[in-house]
Amino acid sequence: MIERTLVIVKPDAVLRGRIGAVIQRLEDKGLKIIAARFSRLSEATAQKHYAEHSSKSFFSSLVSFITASPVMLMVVEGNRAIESVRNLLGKTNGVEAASGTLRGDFSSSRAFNLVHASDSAPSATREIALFFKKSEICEYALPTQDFLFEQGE
Ligand code: FUP
Repeated sequence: MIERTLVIVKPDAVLRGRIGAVIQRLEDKGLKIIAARFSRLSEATAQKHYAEHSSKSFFSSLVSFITASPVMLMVVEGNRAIESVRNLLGKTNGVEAASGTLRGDFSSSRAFNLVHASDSAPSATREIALFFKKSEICEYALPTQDFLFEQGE
């Protein structure tokens, strides 16, 4: 089942020089980047993105953190991409995330956990639309795609 998901390489990863490590893991998995932009989020956009957390005590620090530097925004496509990318990330808290996951390997924090990825199909649809116009999504075929997963999987 081909899905699209939104990935944000957060300021801790950008400032620690780990954008490449994140992209490498996505590519290693056979996922396809179909849109990308490097930009600093406005406070208003960050608040919209994290709207579900607006009543939480950590909301303002979350918004400050995600707006602290530019971030790498990407739309990633692939077989069950939403679950697949979440598995690459690992648990929210880097201390608890399994080794081998991005957070498990690069983060020792709950707040500074390198990467955001949509957690469900409705979230993916909403988040992709928040950051990308339809015209910014690039449809193309990977030459390897017949060997990444079976038709109908
Ligand atoms: P995740 O889906 O794994 O990114 O995590 P959540 O949606 O639960 O939380 C969103 C972000 O808020 C996480 F990336 C980390 C941050 N957070 C805190 O900073 N403090 C908390 O107590 C919980 C989450």
